[in-house]
Amino acid sequence: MARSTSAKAPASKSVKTPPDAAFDEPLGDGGETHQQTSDPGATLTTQQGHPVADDQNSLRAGPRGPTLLEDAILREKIFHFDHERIPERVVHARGYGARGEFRLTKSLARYTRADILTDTKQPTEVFVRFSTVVGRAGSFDLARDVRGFAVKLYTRQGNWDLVGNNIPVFFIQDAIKFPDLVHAVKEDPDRAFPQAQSAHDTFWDFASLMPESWHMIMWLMSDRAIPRSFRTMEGFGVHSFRLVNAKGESTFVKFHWKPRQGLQSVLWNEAVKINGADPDFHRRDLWDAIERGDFPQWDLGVQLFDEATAAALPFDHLDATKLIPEELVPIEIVGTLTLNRNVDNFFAETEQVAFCTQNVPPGIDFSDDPLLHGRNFSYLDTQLKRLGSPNFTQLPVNAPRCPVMHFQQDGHMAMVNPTGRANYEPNSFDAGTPRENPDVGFRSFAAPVDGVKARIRSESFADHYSQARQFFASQLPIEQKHLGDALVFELSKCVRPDIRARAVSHLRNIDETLAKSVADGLGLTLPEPAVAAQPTRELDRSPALSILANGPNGFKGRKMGLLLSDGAPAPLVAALTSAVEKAGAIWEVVAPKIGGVRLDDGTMLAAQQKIDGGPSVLFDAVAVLLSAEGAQALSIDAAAKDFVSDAFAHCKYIAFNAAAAPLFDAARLPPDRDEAVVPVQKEKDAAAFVKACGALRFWPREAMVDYDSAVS
Ligand code: HDE
Repeated sequence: MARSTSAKAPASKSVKTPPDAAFDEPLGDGGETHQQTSDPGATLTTQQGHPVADDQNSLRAGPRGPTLLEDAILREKIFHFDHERIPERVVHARGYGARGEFRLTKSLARYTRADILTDTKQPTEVFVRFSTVVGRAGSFDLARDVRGFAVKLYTRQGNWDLVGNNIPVFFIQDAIKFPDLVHAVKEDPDRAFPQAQSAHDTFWDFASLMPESWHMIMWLMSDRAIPRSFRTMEGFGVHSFRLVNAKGESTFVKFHWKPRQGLQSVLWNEAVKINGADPDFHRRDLWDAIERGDFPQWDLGVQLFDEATAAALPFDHLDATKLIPEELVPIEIVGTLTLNRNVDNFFAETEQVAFCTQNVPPGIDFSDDPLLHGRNFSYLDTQLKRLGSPNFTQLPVNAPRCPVMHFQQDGHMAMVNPTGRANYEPNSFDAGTPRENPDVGFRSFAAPVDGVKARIRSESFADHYSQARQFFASQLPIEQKHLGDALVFELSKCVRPDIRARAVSHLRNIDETLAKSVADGLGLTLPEPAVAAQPTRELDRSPALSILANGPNGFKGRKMGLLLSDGAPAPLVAALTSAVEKAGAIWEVVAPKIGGVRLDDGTMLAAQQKIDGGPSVLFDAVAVLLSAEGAQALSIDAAAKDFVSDAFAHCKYIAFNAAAAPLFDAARLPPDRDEAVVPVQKEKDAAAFVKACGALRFWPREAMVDYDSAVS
């Protein structure tokens, strides 16, 4: 008898798993445990199903006597609680997941036999987990950090895990350095801080001793590392992979996810404050968008190139510290990912989802990127540690949606157990299946391999600075400024001056002006340039690398904060909220009391935030509509003043009615404000204001509100 391990498998050869079955159907035959129920007569039970009579008091000898060991109900409850946690991920511990689907719009049949990249008819179910890398699971969302962008595609030929980041390059070239990198960036082992940040000596010590990390460091210091939302960041597969077609021919490929929401980041000063105001800023944003039906979408782009193109590139594409500029190898859009469903249970799905880079269906294969090879080992290993059993593939979030048939068996928590007698291959019971199938099965690309066995790094990996320079040169001036500011901030947190100086010595190989301004920002004498394995080359600028050059230019999907007081003008509030909604955006009322405000026409409007808990950093633009009394009362309120002055300092678009002006004076906004501080008197002003908000920030203001700009 053949053995099938699909969920709820009878002793048949192949079991079709209906879409979503793995999520929605209980496993095993018992199934109905642990469910919340709307049945008013339902009785609480133990795990063993025993009805519970009293869930308030443990069993004790007399009302004030000792608790009895005999109390199985107490023991079971506490024991289970004690075991609730599993080890958090060693990196990317803090993450947030959602479900959705992928639709292919353009077949890549010429290049691959992977069903998911050739079948434009059927959508494929997906699970995506976004994450920060460094912080622990309980840290905050707006750390300056790389974001994980891990996608599990449940293809009809098995799971494809595209485990990417929001930055297209990596810190190191060889997996053997990964534990060192992670140890350096995570909290110091003696004091267990600082948490969730790279702004400390050990990270910069390591980075300044590893020239290959400096391209990635430029990305990390850019605003890419403080995204506005998971919805407004790109995703990258980073490594070169291979597509392999039915004839066994291979084409190299790099995968990109392009957000339809456009790219957007926050400012560092804003990030610092968001972390206090709402540590869950990104996860709340994603959850809310999906709940309200504003499903985020990303286009899948591929860069396809053959061996000859690869050989002609001015760097080695197998080196994960390098990218291939879109201007050199264009990106073709071939499909769309839509996130349309929040998880039902965070632990079951987001925590237990197990991505493994080794998971690729037939038709997709690996390049010889040494970092990728290290990852292919690491991910399976880490899931065994984290989830405790090789049967983690049976967990609903990890279970393939296609038939799964093999002779692997038993182990901890084996939930899906085959029936039948033969558990080996070949066998002659029944049809003797499942058997291997060279026609449909996975075949590795027959790449010729040659070389001496040695611990060696290719010379073609030796240019550490040219792409770092290219990245910097491709940023708009305001982005370059932010990058320089970030370096000054981070290095100012280093206690050892020699580490600061060593870091700046690398900048001298990247951009002399940047090096000088960072040295100046640190109050440091410019050090000698770091010794470079290869001189920096001048590469063409790549406009695709700028966030601002690729911004959304629209307010869709964004959030307006309306600071209102009692007596605020009802017609203006109505005009503004309706213009926001027309733009496909959302709004929240921030008020002195969470009970809401009574507008000047007597209507009550509910508030979503009390001023103290709803600072302007939570919004993309703000409007301040007050009565004269309201403005006067709020003019002494620190939170209300911060609301206005932060919105101004963060270059946001601000609307206000005439009565609100005293609050602006109290917040010490300069009297000659700029065109993005917009008086709204009439209803038609509201629509014009929301349209202007599409620019998202008024950057010329930054020079007025920033010390570093003012002195430079
Ligand atoms: Fe990871 N990485 N990584 N990584 N990585 C993990 O796997 C590792 C690398 C990435 O949401 C771990 O399940 C090594 C690059 C994401 O569950 C672990 C190396 C890229 C996630 C691991 C790298 C990534 C991880 C920890 C160098 C971008 C979160 C927990 C050779 C392309 C996945 C886990 C999720 C997670 C190892 C480098 C992305 C330990 C050894 C490059 C998005 O297996």
